[in-house]
Amino acid sequence: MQGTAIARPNIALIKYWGKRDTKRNLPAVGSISITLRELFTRMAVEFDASLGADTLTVNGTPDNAMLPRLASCLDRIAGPDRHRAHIASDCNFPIAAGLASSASAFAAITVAAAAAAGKELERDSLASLAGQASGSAARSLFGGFVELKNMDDDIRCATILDAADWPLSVIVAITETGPKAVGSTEAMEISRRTSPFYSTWIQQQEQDLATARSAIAERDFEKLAAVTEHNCLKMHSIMWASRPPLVYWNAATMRCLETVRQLQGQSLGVFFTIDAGPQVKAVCLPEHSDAVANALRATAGVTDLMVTGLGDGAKLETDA
Ligand code: 2P0
Repeated sequence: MQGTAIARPNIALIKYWGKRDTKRNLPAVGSISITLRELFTRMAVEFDASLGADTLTVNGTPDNAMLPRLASCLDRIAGPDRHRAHIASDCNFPIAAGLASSASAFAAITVAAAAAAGKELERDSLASLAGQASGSAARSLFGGFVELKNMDDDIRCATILDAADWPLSVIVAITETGPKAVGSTEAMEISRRTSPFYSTWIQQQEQDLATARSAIAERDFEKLAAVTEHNCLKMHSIMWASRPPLVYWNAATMRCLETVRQLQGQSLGVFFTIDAGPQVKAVCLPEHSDAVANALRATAGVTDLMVTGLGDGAKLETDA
């Protein structure tokens, strides 16, 4: 009746922004991501017949903020008549600040809860369940370079290139650690309803996915850099043009982009991407990792840095 799983966050290169079905949480577009190695969420789930209500601790402290979404996830996996559960979440990076903490959290709880409920599910089914809780979580079931495809009535994720086959580095420049003002779920709906650029985004996504897919297959860094930066800036343009506008950047976010541009001017292999938060993720060739980290660390407003390679998909702790 208990299971513990570990999952890593992922960073989308070709982004998910918008839903085609809010009830089943189906994304409006496919996406391509990289799973990170050094950042993780560990979730322990224990069903307990004597409990009257679910409980949650986050890094050892009782915290009910995420409990309703986590409880719905347990209902989908173990059924609504399930025993209540003790859930313990441990995470080694800031939560809800645009670092994909929901991706690793919902991937980990899905794997842990399936084990605790005694269900042996295929990875595809686990990804589908995780995706119903949080769209980006489906991708964290897989390692390396991951593509999420929209199917008729579901999603399908797969690793398209193993981490070891193209070992890139990711430098995360932290500029602010507070939770975001508007959560992604709500923000996506605001964009879908109000942004004049939303329909163009949907139309162009297949082309961006195809370009990124071929760049990854060819390990063509320049091609992947160009399509990733463009796709990111398109997503933020949709947000900026929404009503009310959704601006996740701060002044340091912009300064980090300037730093990346300067490094590119010195012929370093690096590109940026930014999610629904003010942090900047710089993806770079491993031999340029130190230079990129030093330049971002010296950028005004950067409060912390995380340096990581690419890692594995979610795992039961006993399999680790
Ligand atoms: C992504 N983001 O592809 C995009 C880019 C943020 C910006 O997926 O509503 O927490 O739970 O399905 O997965 C963040 O959104 O949203 C996200 P829900 P999720 O990584």
